[in-house]
Amino acid sequence: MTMTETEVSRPAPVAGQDGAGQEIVLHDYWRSSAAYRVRIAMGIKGLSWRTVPVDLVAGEQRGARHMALNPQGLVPALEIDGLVLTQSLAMLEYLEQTRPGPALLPPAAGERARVRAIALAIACDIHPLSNLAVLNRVERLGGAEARADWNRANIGSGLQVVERLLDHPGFTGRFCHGDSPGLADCTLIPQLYNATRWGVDFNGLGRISAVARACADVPAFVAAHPDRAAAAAAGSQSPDPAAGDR
Ligand SMILES: N[C@@H](CCC(=O)N[C@@H](CS)C(=O)NCC(=O)O)C(=O)O
Repeated sequence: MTMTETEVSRPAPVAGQDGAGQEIVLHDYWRSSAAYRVRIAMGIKGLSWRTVPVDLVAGEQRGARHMALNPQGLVPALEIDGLVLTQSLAMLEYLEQTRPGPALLPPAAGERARVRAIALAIACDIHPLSNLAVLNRVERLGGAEARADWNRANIGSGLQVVERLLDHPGFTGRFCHGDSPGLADCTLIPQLYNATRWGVDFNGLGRISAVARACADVPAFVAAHPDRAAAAAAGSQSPDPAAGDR
């Protein structure tokens, strides 16, 4: 059965680490763009969490401990409210439905559909072609240069499409949708981190670049950056959004 938004009850905020009285645990890898989405969203919602690092390079995602949480052998996994959630966008939707605070989705159904479409264009149509298994396979078939070419081409062409999706003066504001950051921005910024890493050409990505500049001024985005996450993972604490304030 599909849960509708109205069927989900909001836990009453009481004193506690996340405002609802229970510890939140993010099974995270600092460079994972899917986990980065969740770090941003939890920062926007003003939540605190404990980080359990999962070293993807060492293959810990396929170890018994992590597979028990996420049978897909991927990060992130999120322990929250006695649940174990997988799939980053499902986590963002869960946070939106259960946690007060700045909204990740606009109120109107049509606008929500637009925001989700932008997020899904990234999370379903760009990101999976750059996951570790795919990249390793490409490298085995064509060598290290093929791996880099593949990634640049996939992310570059995908972002050109997102740029067109953002071509809506009525809806795109300082952020992907309107003037406050939401689910689409949580998905876009991690993808841009990867794009930069792989040397994607940002020519023709003016709207995306403007959104990236706006996000760079938002503490939750700054605190969730992989460099911060790597440092936070060393101490197993969530990054401090206030520390990212510029
Ligand atoms: N659709 C999933 C994607 C998760 C995913 O691909 N995670 C990557 C890191 S960004 C991963 O764990 N890769 C490890 C591997 O491929 O072995 C989500 O949004 O949570």
